[in-house]
Amino acid sequence: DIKGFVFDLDGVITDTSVFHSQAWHQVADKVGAPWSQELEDGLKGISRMDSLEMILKAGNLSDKYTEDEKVDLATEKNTNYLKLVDQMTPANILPGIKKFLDDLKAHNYLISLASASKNAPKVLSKLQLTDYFPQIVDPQSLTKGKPDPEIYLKGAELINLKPEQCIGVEDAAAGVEAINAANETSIGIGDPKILAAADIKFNDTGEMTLDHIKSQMN
Ligand code: B16
Ligand code: MG
Repeated sequence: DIKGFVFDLDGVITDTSVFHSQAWHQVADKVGAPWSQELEDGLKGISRMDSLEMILKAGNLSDKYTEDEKVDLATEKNTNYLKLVDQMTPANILPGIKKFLDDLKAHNYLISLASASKNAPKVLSKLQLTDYFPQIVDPQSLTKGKPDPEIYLKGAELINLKPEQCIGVEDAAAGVEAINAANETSIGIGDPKILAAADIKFNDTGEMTLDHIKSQMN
């Protein structure tokens, strides 16, 4: 039986995936790396330094920068990103999410957060959703990022559940892969072609209700 939900943040709870893309696009333009929809989708769920590496690789620029210069570029991205986060309000919560979280609480499901973002607590606070997520996986404690299952295994552990008792919710292909590898039930929100591996798929957050989920579980 499902007893808990492990949530991704960017692209699931809130529209920050657009902000991440915008901030990375600026860095890509600066270093002269080509930007594409495929790169934008591939960056979702990927840690800050790994994202930078993907962008540089796309432009064959990996060897052009020292480690220190790479840290500077990633810091610049984060500064761009935080300027956008600073303007966030509860209006940036994606459709239906607040109600879904309330329904989960009303039905005593446990909730944790499995975001790769070091900015997650700040974003939750801007959205006034901090109280819904008493358990947050610390991305600094991870040895491997998504698509490795580690972050979703820790998300289940934090709420004292076995992975089989959890549903993981994602907008990124790398994240769905991580949930599946952790042996949790996966929900993928977004383009069903990109999220083909998800057990349950929704086009957008507004479609994600407990009834819809139950009707799609065998
Ligand atoms: P930060 P998620 C991920 O969050 C984002 O999807 C990804 O674009 C970002 O690079 C990563 O967090 C790290 O974020 O630079 O803020 O630490 O989708 O796992 O909630
Ligand atoms: Mg995401």
